[in-house]
Amino acid sequence: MKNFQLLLIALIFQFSLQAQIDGSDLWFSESSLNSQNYLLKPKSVVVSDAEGRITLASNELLHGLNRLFKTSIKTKHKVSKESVWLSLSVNSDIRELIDPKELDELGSDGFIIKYIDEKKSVLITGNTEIAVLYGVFHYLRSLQTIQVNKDDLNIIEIPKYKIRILNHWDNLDGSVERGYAGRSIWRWNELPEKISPRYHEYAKVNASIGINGTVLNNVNANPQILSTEYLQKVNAIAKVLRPYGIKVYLSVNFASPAVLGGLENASPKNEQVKEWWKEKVKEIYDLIPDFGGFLVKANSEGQPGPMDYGCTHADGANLLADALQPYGGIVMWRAFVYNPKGNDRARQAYEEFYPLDGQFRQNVMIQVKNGPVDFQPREPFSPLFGAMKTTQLMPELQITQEYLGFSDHLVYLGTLYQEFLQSDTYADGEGATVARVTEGSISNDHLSGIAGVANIGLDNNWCGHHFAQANWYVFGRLAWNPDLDVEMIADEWTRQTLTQDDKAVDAIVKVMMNSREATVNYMTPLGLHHLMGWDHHYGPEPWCEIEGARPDWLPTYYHKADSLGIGFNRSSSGSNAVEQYQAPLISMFDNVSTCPEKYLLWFHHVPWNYQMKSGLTLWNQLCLKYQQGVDEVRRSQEMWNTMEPFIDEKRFAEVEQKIAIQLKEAIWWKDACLLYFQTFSNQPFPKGVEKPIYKLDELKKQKFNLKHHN
Ligand code: BDP
Repeated sequence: MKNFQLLLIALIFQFSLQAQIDGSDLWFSESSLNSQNYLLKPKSVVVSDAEGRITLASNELLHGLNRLFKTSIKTKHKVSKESVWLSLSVNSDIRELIDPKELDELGSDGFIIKYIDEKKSVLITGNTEIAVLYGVFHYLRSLQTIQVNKDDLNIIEIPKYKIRILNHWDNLDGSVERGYAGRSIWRWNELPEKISPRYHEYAKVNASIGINGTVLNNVNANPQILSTEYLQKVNAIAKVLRPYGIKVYLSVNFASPAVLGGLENASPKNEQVKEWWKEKVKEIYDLIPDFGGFLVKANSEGQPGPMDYGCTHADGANLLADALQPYGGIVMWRAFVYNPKGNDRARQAYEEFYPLDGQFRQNVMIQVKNGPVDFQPREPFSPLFGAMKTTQLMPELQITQEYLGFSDHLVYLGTLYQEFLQSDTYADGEGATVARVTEGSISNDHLSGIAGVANIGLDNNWCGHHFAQANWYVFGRLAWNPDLDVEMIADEWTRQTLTQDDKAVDAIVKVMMNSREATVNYMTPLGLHHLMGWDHHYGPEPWCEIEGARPDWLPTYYHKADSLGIGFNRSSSGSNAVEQYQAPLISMFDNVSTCPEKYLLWFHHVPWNYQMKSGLTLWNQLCLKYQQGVDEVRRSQEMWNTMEPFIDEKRFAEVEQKIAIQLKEAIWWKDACLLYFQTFSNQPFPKGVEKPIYKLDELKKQKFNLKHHN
């Protein structure tokens, strides 16, 4: 009987442990703790700070260490051997140990982690509480992901971008535009009275990867967000995020003075409008003294803007910038604009913004999507980067997988971000990568920032797909330092989130690293883009024609397949979008034989029988690319099937099911695109390409069911 009871207790314990692991802990998962690994096991945490300014950092450190080493160490105030010592740099002890010049260079967010031999302790220090907190998270991460040896512990970390910000496309009714992880985490109807525990968790996990700002609401902004009622709610969120160094920003609707304020118009020329913004901004700062500023989508996709009044983007941005300036607030003005009448959507942001270079106030940044069209699986970088020499540009990356299979497909975006950030713009000769021209090291502008459109929702695991968490993680790590190796980041994430088993980690990281290329291959290889259904952006609809829809929303506008070939001619004989790049990129992209094949059909309309570098014809190469995409997903499925011993039951099964969906849909993509393009190429599929399982007529009739994704 006793044995039976014990067995029952053990089973219940096991069950409750399993039940806990559902991905809700993100990269603080209980499943991947392995205290055997660590060479450095501190006996105490020492805090030299009588005023209690680094209490949050020391609590996080204690919590993290006790969790990792399964101990219950405590805080002391005097440095003793084998401790981790936290201190602000103003402390005179620190200034004796570390060169004050080095400390000055840390700025407000940088930190030092150093083994101090004479104290036999690890010191974590920085100029501010937040810097010490970042140092704590870095230290904990190192313990869990690399073999830390005290003797070579001498880390200096200074973030490259000053503003590292998430953009939530969350609506006030709780829905999330292009969100695939459930409803919005902001529960507006309960605020300001009720504070969801998720806000605290959100603050902590973001701080752990260095994020220091968040825009709470959708760029297609509801003017109500600026009402006094909503500002109280915003303030309640700001209070929770503040201790973790996260500032709150809002997307604003340019017509707010008219819609919310009842003015006749929202023109930048109208004195009453200027006054309205000043008053509104004052109201905000009276409530939230460290409010970050505004994000604006103007004169784009039906949103109001300064051009409605014969003014420019600069007039509009400066209107808001002037109101924010006295409080240190900033404007992030989006360059995502396009006009249905233009002949090439890829040219338009540049055409509207480049002539305005130099006209924006110092506290304005222009937020530019990574590619010239719209978050496609692959695009060349936007030519605005490197072109606007006296305006601070801020990259906008998409973390939510709007065009990459939503939260159903395993796609690690680290490789996409890296490809973009390391693209050479040649703005200042060779080596002027997007990262360098935006982080400010070339132009030395005082502002710099990078934004990621969040993939966060109320789902238990926050992101819909367990692996989508890695995209949030890698965005934060690259915002801190865009030169970090994304394979290392994938390794880090896997060890903290899924497993510590070396072989399993290697296998998982390999799949992650190949996953984006696989997706490009089964969706839009060789520079193809926007083949998705025009409204849902999910499955393949390269044939899509909708009466009354804007042509530049339809796939046929982008692929231009005909009996001669396929691709958008953006060369000098076509729309000449190539001219917006700097030399030598212009001629490299312009010439079909020097254009990198991954961008071939982005820049050229190429004959079906054109000979590719492999010696294959374009048609055969295209077919084999689609097949490679499918094969890679199959490989990832095989890999995952061997992971069962290393991953907890629930997450193993959930990822297994998602990969099964991904494989089915990779085949769907391949069949749909190849069968449709075959009606133009009139050629058979080459050897090595699997026989289609779908029929074109049936695919064309099938209406994609969006409900499946909510
Ligand atoms: C497109 C999205 C749309 C967004 C828009 C934007 O489809 O939902 O509102 O971008 O960035 O990718 O403003």
